[in-house]
Amino acid sequence: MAYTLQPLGYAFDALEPFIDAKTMEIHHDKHHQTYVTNLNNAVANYPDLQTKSPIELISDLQSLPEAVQTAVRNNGGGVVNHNMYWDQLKKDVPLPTGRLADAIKKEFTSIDALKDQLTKAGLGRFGSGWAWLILDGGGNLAVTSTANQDSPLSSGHVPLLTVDVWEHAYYLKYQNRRADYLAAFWNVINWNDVVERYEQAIK
Ligand code: MN3
Repeated sequence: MAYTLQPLGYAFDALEPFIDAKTMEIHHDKHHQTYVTNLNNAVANYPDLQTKSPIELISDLQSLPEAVQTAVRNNGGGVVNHNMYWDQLKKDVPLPTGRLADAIKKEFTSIDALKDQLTKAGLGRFGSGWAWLILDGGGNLAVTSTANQDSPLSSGHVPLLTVDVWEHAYYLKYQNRRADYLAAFWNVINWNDVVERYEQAIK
């Protein structure tokens, strides 16, 4: 098997009460594992693809054999997006300062305004998908959303912050109340990870 499930790195209940332990367990051990399994299945007959990381695969979908493009897009995206999401969840991390904070103020006027835009993007994504803060091709911050497991990497953008708005990310605790989940999400953003991604991206 080319790809394995990235460990969560913290306890299932570490994000309580904002994201509950049962949701984290099923989301990581079942949903995320399924993307890993299906990505392995997709590249099973392509040894050359197995040497590439999931990030490399989804960053250049057009270069892949047509027979596996959709499967890699969906499942490679599922792997990469969830790896990022888990890394970005942590309680009690202070809001960013420094260059990322300056860039957020410049683009959105304030972190609160960014929160509003990201929440709108998450609520506005019909069906399943993700909301994002990205560094776009022109080097500017922007808020966007994608359907299914699509990644901004496939469009040449650098994802900095993401929130999973598939129902499986929140349904056990919040049922149909995606807005409540998005409000709670703001309490568990690991801004240190977001800052690191930004600093890497602008190097
Ligand atoms: Mn998910």
